[in-house]
Amino acid sequence: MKTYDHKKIEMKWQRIWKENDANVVADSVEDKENLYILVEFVYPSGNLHLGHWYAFSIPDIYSRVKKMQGYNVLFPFGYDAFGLPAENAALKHEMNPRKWTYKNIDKMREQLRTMGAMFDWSREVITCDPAYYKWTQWLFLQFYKKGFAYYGETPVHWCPSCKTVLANEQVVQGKCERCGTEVAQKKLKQWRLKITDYAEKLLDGLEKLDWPEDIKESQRNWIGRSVGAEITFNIKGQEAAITVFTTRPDTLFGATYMVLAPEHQLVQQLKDQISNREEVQQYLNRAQRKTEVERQEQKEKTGVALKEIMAINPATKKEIPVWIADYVLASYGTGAIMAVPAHDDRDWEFARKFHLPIVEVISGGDVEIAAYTDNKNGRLINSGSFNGQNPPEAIGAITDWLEENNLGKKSTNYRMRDWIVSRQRYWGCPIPVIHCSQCGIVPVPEDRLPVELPELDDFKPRDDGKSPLAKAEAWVKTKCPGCAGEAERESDTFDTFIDSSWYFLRYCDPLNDNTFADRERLKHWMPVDFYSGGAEHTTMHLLYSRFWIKAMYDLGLLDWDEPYTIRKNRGLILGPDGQKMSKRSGNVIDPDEYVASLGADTVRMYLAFIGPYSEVGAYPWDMQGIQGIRKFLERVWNLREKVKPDIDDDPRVIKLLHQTIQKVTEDIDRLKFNTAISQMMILVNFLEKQPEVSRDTFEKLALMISPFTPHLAEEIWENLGHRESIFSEPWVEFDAALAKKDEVEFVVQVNGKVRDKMVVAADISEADARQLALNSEKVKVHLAGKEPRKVIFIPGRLVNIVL
Ligand code: ANZ
Ligand code: ZN
Repeated sequence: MKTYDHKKIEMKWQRIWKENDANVVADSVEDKENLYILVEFVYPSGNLHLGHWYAFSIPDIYSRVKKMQGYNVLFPFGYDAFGLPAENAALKHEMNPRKWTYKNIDKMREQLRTMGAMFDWSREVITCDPAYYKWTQWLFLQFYKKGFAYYGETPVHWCPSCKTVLANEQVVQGKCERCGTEVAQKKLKQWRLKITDYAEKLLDGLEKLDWPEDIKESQRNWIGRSVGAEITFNIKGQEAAITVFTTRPDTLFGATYMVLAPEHQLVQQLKDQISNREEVQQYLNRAQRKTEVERQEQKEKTGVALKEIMAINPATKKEIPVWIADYVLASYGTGAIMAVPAHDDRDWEFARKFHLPIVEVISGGDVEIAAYTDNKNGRLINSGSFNGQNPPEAIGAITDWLEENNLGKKSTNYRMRDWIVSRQRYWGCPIPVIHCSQCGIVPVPEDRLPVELPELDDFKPRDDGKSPLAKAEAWVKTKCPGCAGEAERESDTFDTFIDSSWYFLRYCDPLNDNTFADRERLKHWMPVDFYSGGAEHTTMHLLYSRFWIKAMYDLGLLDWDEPYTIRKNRGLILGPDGQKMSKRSGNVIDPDEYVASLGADTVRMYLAFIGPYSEVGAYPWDMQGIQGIRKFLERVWNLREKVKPDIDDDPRVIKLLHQTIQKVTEDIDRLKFNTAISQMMILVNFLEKQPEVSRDTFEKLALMISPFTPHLAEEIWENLGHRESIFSEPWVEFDAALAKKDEVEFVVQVNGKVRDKMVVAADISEADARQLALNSEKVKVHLAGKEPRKVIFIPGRLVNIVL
């Protein structure tokens, strides 16, 4: 008996696939429907870890099944190659980032080959390749010409030690998350994309997508649409007025003071009228050091009155004081609020602390104890002619009244901000514009793209908010394409989220030098049918790329405006100790080790077995589990010994076989690879008990395992005398009549007395039987609403509910 020599088998088939271009995909094949299955491309860290195996080998199973089911499947791969990690690693190893990146790509490509995935390597995409980023730049310029991209000063958080702009999320208690240095506020000129113009389209588009509800919900929250009104409050004795955004115009009569964000321009404009200027200035200085997140989360409210400034409530005509406080953000709404302490928590706390009046305008709460924030129930009081209405009615009525009197208007606000895309980093795609003192911003002419990233000896980040590229004088200095005068290149580079916003288009036509991708080819493949990725991606990449595609659609460059029809996020593989894998915990599983000792097929199948891929779970690596899979594959391998060409299988074998095919087929479609494998194990157990197994049955088993264990399946197939690859075979079909489960009459008792009978599958599970029994009308009568004390289950026979 030949033992299962995984090394030999896997090397052999990887070689054959490569030699035969087995996985090269044509853009269209007669009589075949195209299917585009996408996995998130990889950041080239230089080492393929277990998470990558989980991310790529399981979608490969799905892709292989779909291919066998008759689809022309595109399953490509590439590298998200620009970015800070490469730059940092290169700094650390004193190596050029380009060299470092390409060295890693070469290594990972080799590791990936051992996975046996059906990636079409001829379509590989690398974002730091000038042939790719030429089109990143070209697309950006189209956006710019259409007004989707703009340049201007914007406040940013700056870490003086890391010498870079930080995102809001990277600032913790005023300090840099990475190095703990106190963060400074800077104003820098930055490139931004107008993603906020797409807020409505991005929301509407979600409705037609077959995506998990939780991802859609996080996108909705991120976009943060709020419907309400803008209301204008005059300032006593001044030309200036304060406009606020509110979601609760119904509470207007209860607005007893106003608050401006410290950065609000009126604070400077009214300076001369304010009598406590010193105090105000000190407050402004303090507020500056806090981040938006901190300002929103802080428990203790702070603020300062702008003494001498009074606003007039347009509903009550009463004079109300104007304050500044950092719980009001400059970047949201109008940067000013009408404060309604009786019905808003933050205003309530603030009013309590500073002894400001609290006027109840909606009945139903007790404003001595807390703000009453319910916006559906209660009735308006202290609100003139609006008294007696409920809040939804009053929102409409008061907004109408404001509009009629020119005091305000309906308004919608979004939490999402425009996307800042400039980075002061070396290792990124150069932004293809030129700054000319005569002509202003001038796009680099398209026939001079790409603007190549120059080689630099010193690519360290700098203190002055400029990119290291700014030092490359020979590169920076250029002629203005407009007036031919002296001009300078933009020296910032793009956020890498730009690179990843369109990579899936390039897979459709990776070598095209005339356009980002040929329109016909895009038609063959796009939109992506199925996109599998990490659970950490719900907004950023998935939102940016949706925006990017919608913008391209509006430019007339694409024929559809959503990139991915189905999106699924996968779970996480934990260390054997049930903890997140990390070098520090010493619980990292190295896939290469297991590929060497047990084989890629075993690793693939084990990962498919570890938990349902349809859910975002966390599954600990189990040493025995993977040994069990290896044993299983050996048993499949050894089954060959029992195969006889011309025998008839026992009818029980035939039945189980068809049931297995059905379950495996259906489970794979639902991404429940784990239960598909369990079912195959049941079949193999049963086959082992037979004295002989027909060739037909064994072939069907080989076909079923082939997407999970492609090398082993090819070897078995060849041993059976086939000359073509097993993957050129159609997927196994089942006979529904044969697969039909045996049925039995099932008895439901209550306290030992028969109350109902039903026909169910013989192997009905306890949970299903219990559910059916409790839902039976005949049974419910006898339960009389009581909770069962106990439910006894006898498989295939009865359920007895004991009260
Ligand atoms: C009066 C009012 C009364 C409010 C009430 C709420 C309850 P969302 O849903 O998040 O959009 N607001 C407006 N601009 C703000 C800013 N720049 N900084 C901090 N808070 C701001 O919230 C809208 C509400 O948040 C607005 O409605 C405003 O307070 C506040 F019983 O106005 B409201
Ligand atoms: Zn010029």
